[in-house]
Amino acid sequence: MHSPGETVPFLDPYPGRSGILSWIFSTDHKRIGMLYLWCILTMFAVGVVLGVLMRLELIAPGRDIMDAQTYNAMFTLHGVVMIFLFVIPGIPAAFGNILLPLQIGAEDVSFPRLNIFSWWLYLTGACLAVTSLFTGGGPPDTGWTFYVPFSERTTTNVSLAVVAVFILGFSSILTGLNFITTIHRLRAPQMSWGKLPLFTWSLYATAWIQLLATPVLGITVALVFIERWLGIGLFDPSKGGDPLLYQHLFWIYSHPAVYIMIVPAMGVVSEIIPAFARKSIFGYKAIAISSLAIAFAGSLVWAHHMFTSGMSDTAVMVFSFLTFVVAIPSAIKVFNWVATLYKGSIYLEPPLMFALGFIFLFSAGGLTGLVLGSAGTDIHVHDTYFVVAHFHYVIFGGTGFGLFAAMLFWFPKFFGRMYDRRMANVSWYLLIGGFNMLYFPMFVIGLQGMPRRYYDYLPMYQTGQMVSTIGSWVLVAGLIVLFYSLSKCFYGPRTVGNNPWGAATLEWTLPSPPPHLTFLDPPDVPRGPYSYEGVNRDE
Ligand code: HEM
Ligand SMILES: [Cu+2]
Repeated sequence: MHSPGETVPFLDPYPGRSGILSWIFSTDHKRIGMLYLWCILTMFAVGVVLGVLMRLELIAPGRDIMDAQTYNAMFTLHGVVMIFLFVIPGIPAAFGNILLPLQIGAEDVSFPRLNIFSWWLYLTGACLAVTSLFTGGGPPDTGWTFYVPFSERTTTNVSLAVVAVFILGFSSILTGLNFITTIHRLRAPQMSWGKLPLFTWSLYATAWIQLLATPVLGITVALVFIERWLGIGLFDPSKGGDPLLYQHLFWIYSHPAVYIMIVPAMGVVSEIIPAFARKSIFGYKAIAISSLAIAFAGSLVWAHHMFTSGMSDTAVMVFSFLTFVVAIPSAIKVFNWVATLYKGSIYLEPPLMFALGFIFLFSAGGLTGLVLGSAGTDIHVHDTYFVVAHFHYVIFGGTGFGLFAAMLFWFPKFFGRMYDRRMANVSWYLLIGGFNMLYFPMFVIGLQGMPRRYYDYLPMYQTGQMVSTIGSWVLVAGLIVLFYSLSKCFYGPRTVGNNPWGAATLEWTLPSPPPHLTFLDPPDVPRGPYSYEGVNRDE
């Protein structure tokens, strides 16, 4: 006997339950993940539009399309949207939700109702962040970092924006809590820790950062709110407070947060590389442990954002040294991916192309991070476009490309349709070309001294700025082609088999799309996640 939920694809109405309510109140991890996916892609589009408008303003010196104050609001909102609404929830909340239970052979996450509650919190936070644009004293102009004393004094709508961030933080904490519990308690009996797919391992490491570091951010933004309304003076020297305290609190969360962004993307790459090289991953244990090592060591390096803020020389040296230490587990992963590809039988399909793009762009971002991590050089390039280039390479080139790779890899699983692969490959060339044209000049003008967060510049930076703006158009063209290649296939029927890529983790044993109810009985797990013997492509 089967219940209908075991055969009806989760995208289709469950017998007797249909309509929008069956989505927004669903407790099914797959539907919740889908809700996140749509929201996150929408926020990404908003962030891209803001970014492109900023680039337009910067195409020539002087005022082009907006005034200075509008530009301040633009980079603040661009930063807040991209960080808190796109990259932090991106891979864990959307792909993690859908895939985590499937990869470990569980029926759902441990707390399905808490899971949909997290999505509601995300939606509330997103709506408040957007509302802060149009209400109060105008859109916030502090930058996404909300540094005091400015954030306490500006008359713009910082209060509402920090409330939004506070609520988004809870969404993240609850998702982390859910994932940790699920991985500990709900693995199929034969799914030992050593058989856990590396994407699940990366979600596990990430979930601990979400759970332990996010409360610090919550407290920090709550204090900004309290300061704005009550003026206690915690961060105000004239009342005995200390503005540096704010920076410490902010970065104690926000540095680990960059690992919330990047570690899941590394997990995605660790799934894709072996599947398309048809070869067991090189150094499974080293990759799994390096995720935990990054999560741990990455929590100890926050003050590298404050080399110019005032710290003892000893502290500067310690934080600089620890920053270099974090590079080791990241380099271990890059080495293992490359070693996995070596002598593999490689299928150059779109997911692999994007995973390779990740490795290249992330390495460029990571290596320039070392320039910023050593105090001597950081003082030269602090708050210049060098930093803007560095973090776009890491978060956009890394997490963004990781998310695109995840989309191209699991899209046929989620929707039962195959996208236009040739067109996706074309988008890759546009994206990689546009990306480097957009951000590489920023390294150069940054080294020459162009400060970040300025709407105007000296004529000497004109060429670099213009190339960068033209690059942003190529990049957007790439995005359009990518999303067109994905959406085009929705007209056709669902024809994809269980395992179009011949991958060996558990989600590929299910139909595409998976049914409403999966793994009611825990599945057998006879082999490891990367042993491809007897696993065939089933397009
Ligand atoms: C088409 C894509 C994008 C374009 C054209 C773009 C462009 C820009 C520009 C012009 C700035 C302001 C530089 C300054 O004046 O200091 C900026 C800042 C920033 N961007 Fe992007 N960006 C894009 C995508 C992204 C993505 C995908 C992320 C994150 C995932 C991101 C995160 C940030 C952050 C955090 C800031 C700093 C905001 C601040 O200074 O407070 N951007 N971006
Ligand atoms: Cu940092």
